[in-house]
Amino acid sequence: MERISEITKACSAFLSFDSIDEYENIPNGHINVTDRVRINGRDYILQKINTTIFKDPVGLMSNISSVTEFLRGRIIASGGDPDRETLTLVKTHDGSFYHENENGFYRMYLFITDATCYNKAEKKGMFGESAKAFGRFQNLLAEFDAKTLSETIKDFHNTPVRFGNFVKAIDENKAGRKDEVKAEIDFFLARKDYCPTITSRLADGRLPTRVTHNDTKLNNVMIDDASGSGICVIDLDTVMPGSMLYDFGDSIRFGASSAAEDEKDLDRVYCVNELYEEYVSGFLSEMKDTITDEEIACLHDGAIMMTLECGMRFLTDYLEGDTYFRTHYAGQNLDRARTQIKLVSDMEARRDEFEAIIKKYI
Ligand code: GN1
Ligand code: MG
Repeated sequence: MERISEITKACSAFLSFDSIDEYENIPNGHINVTDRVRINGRDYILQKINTTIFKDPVGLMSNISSVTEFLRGRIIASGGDPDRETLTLVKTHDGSFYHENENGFYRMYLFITDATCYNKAEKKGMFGESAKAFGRFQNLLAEFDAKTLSETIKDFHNTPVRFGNFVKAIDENKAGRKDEVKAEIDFFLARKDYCPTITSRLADGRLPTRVTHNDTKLNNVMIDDASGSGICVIDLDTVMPGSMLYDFGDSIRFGASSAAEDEKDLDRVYCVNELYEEYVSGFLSEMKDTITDEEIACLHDGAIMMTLECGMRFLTDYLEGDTYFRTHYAGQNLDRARTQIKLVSDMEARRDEFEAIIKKYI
């Protein structure tokens, strides 16, 4: 089916119109398909959910509608603008938050105008602004009842479980690629004992469980074009109970890297200390009243763990034949795994330097 016909059909479940003015694919995410569509002179976001990955899309949409409703209430109470500071779902003609037809499972949001998502911090201060936005997001959700959230992807940041899946992928060797990536495999296998560092502390209560975002890439915050501040946290598919360290760590993994997630020249890949410091400063300025001593002590491990885990997931997917993360060329998942390995090595070797940065802000 032609894309425009597919998009028109999905949109007509939500809105009444004669024809779509324009549409543009937004290629940032690795999982769902996202388009900006202009209808009756107004912009919307249409997303087709990857239901192979999100196996309970109805539960997922119920999480998102309750989280965005809760945020809306908090934002109004504090005098903010809910239409710009949180996502707003558009309902279908029959009052539902999603539409399913023979082409897929769709949702629609109002498009937030005069704000931009970045894959790289283009200006000094931008990464720190994203830190404040993610910190605020977590604070706003501090009183949200975690029990009402369904787990949209089981064991999402359970690194030991991810390690188990990785070992299984090596054993099964589905895509026949195992022998060509021996060095990369060994890198992760050597870190088996490190994998439970966060999960074991969550399990015995040394670390608190909070409602977290769990996918805090820089491109999941919209930066206001006029003020440069992080105005709205997006991509709420993995909002679930988790650790603050996951959100800190995943931000560092992506945003403090000197290069793109799939950079081939590994000499260009390292963790930028100025960016790390910007993030620590912004995040702790928001979290200072709630962060515990144990969380502070493990903050740098959060950065290492999220990078290690993500690298292991990329390599797992490469071994399984690229069935999870969308790829744009052959070998992209291996390139992604290699950048994560380089970043983990760098963050391990420079632990003292990064922990000294954290100390400056507590
Ligand atoms: C995926 O789709 P996107 O880019 O927001 C993935 C994250 C990974 C990230 C790696 C549901 O996020 O966990 O960290 O790719 N999301 C899911 O770039 O698996
Ligand atoms: Mg995303």
